[in-house]
Amino acid sequence: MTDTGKRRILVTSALPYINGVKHLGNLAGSMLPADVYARFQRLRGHDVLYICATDEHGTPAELAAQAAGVSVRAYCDEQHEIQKKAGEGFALSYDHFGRSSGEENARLTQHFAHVLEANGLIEERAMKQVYSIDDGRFLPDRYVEGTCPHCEFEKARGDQCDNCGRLLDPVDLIDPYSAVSGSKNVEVRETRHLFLRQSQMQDTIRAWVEASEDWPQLARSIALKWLDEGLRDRAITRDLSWGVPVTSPDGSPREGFENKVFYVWFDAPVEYIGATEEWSKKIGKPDEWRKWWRTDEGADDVEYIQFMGKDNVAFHTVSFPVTIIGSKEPWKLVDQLKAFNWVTWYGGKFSTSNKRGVFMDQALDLLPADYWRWYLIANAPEGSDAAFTWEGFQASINSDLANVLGNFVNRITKYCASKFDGKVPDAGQPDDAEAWIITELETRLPQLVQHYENMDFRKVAAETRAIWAAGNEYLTKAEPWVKYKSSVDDAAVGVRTGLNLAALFGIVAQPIIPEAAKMILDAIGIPEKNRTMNAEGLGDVAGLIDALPHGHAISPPDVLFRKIEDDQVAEWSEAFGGEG
Ligand code: B3M
Ligand code: ZN
Repeated sequence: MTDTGKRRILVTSALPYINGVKHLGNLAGSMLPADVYARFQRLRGHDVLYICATDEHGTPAELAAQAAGVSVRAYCDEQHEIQKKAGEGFALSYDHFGRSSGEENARLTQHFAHVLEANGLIEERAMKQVYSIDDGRFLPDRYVEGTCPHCEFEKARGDQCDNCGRLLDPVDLIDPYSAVSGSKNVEVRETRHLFLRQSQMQDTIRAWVEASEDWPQLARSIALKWLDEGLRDRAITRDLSWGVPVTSPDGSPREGFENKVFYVWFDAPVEYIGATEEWSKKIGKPDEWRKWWRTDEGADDVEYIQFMGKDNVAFHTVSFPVTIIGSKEPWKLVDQLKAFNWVTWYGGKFSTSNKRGVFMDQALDLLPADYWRWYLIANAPEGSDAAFTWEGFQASINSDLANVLGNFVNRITKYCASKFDGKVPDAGQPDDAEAWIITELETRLPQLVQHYENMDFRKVAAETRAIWAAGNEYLTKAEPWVKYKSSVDDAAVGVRTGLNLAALFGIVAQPIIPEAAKMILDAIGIPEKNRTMNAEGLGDVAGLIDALPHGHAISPPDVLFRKIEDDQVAEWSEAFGGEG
């Protein structure tokens, strides 16, 4: 933290694979909560840098390009734009959405490999790998399938068994076959690769994880489980052509590795740094990234928070830290990892081919981003997996957004327009109802901030909703429409307080539903500088509920949220899968 109390917060969300638009579960488990958190911390007045990128290397991209009949580069160019657009559609407020296939990442990845080797943490070894004779290629781990040696699951992938969760070595699979072609005509061949000697770092990594006591529970327990199983040395190169080339320290191709590249999981996390460098160039300050990543150049006061699905935790708590710590260079390490379970589709998997689930681009054709953002944050898969259901979605939108928030704002602004000439009324004195809402907000607002700081997203949404609900209860107590008949002045206090509450509700809604929040704040005419959620902005509650200048003109917003009708649910269940 700097003297001004301004924190410097670096936020990254796991880099989405380039192949194909992501589904709502992917969004909910990394990019969306990272965005909500970044937006909140910006509104707190902190210096936030939110970085993401497409993860473009690896076999999936290669195969998808082949299937589409285009070069991998052209395929990635196109897919990157599609994902970038989907991110914009969901109002993901990246400072930069980069590409792991960029030159920055290549240079950094090669640099890390060189220093790790100089530090004795990388060595060249001969290894056995599955070669598919019919496909004419070595099969990367996940493209060998077969029976799991631990649990006998018959469709285990070579890298990991989806049934028992164990990490696998593809040559250990029983009855292996090529997942590219289905061919069983495979054999184990010898090939040379670079190995990262993770085993050497076991104690160092454990000490670091154990010292990180304030990591959220899920990430911490996964990291410790991995350490308990013992860190194994891992091959960090592959027999492929698409990826970061393997070089010697002088930059020339490494002998014997001319047809190999780094393993995608070795270069992908480095892209957090690479994308920050891309951002740096974009803003015309080519060295700025160093202040976020080099602790000897200013990054020692950075708080670094990573968001990801639970399957990515090991790579972020163990593999990437081996790279960073093993380099013995002053790079910034992660401070907090927020990990998520899965969003399921009615308890099962999302699947394009089986028409199960909504993907990011489709979602925006159905409804505005805020609807999805709200539901996915309110039902974030934190304690366990969370099932998306159309029924749950409909209930949450109709109740939380349309009734609790939307109606409140519409009712009070319309009433002000019809009875008070659309101006914040001046008359009347606060009474019991106002005292009640002040007390209510004095407990709820600090709780909301605390839930954000703890990254408890379900609680964040629940508290936000509770604040909106308290506003409705306030109106029931204050009854300006009833009082109007006997005393216009008494009604005026209720309308004035109600308008201020509507503004406050828009302010606290901003991180989760930024577009609707903006409509509310624009309608009430709140200047940009007064839309913050900092201690000053939320602290003085009595001041908050009488903050709008008396006489200030407001206008009712357009309909904020439309209710989701039963026939829409029926139609969407038909198109994207639903009950049964
Ligand atoms: N692309 C995997 C995933 O999306 C991977 C994350 C990389 S983060 C450096 O699940
Ligand atoms: Zn298994």
